[in-house]
Amino acid sequence: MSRIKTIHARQVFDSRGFPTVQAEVILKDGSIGSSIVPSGASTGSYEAHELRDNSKQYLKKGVSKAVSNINKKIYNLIKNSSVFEQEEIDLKLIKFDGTENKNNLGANAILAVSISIAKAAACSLKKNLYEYLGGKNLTELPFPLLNIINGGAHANNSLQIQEFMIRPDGAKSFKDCLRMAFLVIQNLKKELKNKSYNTNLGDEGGFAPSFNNDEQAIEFIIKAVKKSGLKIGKDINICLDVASNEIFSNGFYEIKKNKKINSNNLIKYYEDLCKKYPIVSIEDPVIEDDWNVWAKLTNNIGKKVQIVGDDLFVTNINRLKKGIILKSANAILIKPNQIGTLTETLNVINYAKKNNFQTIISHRSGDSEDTFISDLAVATRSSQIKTGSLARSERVAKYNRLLKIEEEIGKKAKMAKLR
Ligand code: 2PG
Ligand code: MG
Repeated sequence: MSRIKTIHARQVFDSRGFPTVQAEVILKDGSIGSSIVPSGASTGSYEAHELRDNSKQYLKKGVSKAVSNINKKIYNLIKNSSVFEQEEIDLKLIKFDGTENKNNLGANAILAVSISIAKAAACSLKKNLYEYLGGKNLTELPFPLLNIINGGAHANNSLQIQEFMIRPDGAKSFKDCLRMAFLVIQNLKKELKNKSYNTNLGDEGGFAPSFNNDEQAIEFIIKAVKKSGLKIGKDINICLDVASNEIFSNGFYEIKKNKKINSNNLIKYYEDLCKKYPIVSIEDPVIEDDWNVWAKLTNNIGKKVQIVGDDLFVTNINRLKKGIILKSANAILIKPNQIGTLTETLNVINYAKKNNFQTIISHRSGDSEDTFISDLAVATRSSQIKTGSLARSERVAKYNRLLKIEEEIGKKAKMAKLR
């Protein structure tokens, strides 16, 4: 009864209005699992392949090939399979695709099915998705990293750093995390208005003002935290995603507008910035191939600061293994669509945890109403989740899902342990 009866995929739209893939897996017992694949703007070059059409119809963004791969090839390959055999199905899809990067079927096609299978399985057992994925005795909620000022490739403004995030480290519950974030965001908005900055939102729901420089963004956040009656460096800490691939060219980083520096000076810049401000986490501080510079930075400030590999690791276990050997970071960002199956995603999370790496489950800048990553964060006992600001429904949906999960866990619910 838990066998796959039909699979239906269609082209839908993500939060940027770009086409993306939705899949529905329907079982013989009537259970349904459905999933929508997200899409990035600042993508790492080692990510699994996102299959898009080459036609003008949707300005080369259409996904009709990926949709048809699901409806025909993937369906023929896995029809009648039991959805409880997630790993076998995922391996079958990887093998059938036959390429390193899922070039043939498309990682977007494969992932949509892979996640839908897990959801259908949970539905068939009448279990919550997080319980189906993570078993019983789940009690930990992840700390949210809320991207409240957007720059880089996610906004049309002057900021070089892509994400200025807050993490409510002083909160005792997820509900309280969001209360603190709410206060800071509303006070930040007031402050921006007072100083005549615009309060338009970037792709991930954070404000996207045109400041003179990146430090001004940090100063505004600190002011907003204080105005909220909260303690900066205690209740609220600051996290950055530099997304440095985007500001690198010909051996230099343009970390400040019109000022290019080499990697040694870049390290110094981060060291100074972390001394000046309560920054507890920096993601992609260095480009995706400079493993040794990553290691140097981790060696210098990694005891105090979380150094997060996103484009560096692309949720790929082989790249993570290399990073662990070289001590290039101490945390990994997890984006299922960087690798393309649920099984590989779970494997990389387990491997990271075994090696004392923090795991941060993440959305993409182009996302949807799908809240899968919220369940994934709880199921894998990940210490953090990054899913934008407290604005725009595709971001808020993930936070709302976690509020519900916290309530369902009840009295035993507690915040995850941060290092
Ligand atoms: C990132 C992500 C999500 P994108 O760089 O971490 O915030 O952005 O999806 O554009 O890669
Ligand atoms: Mg990133």
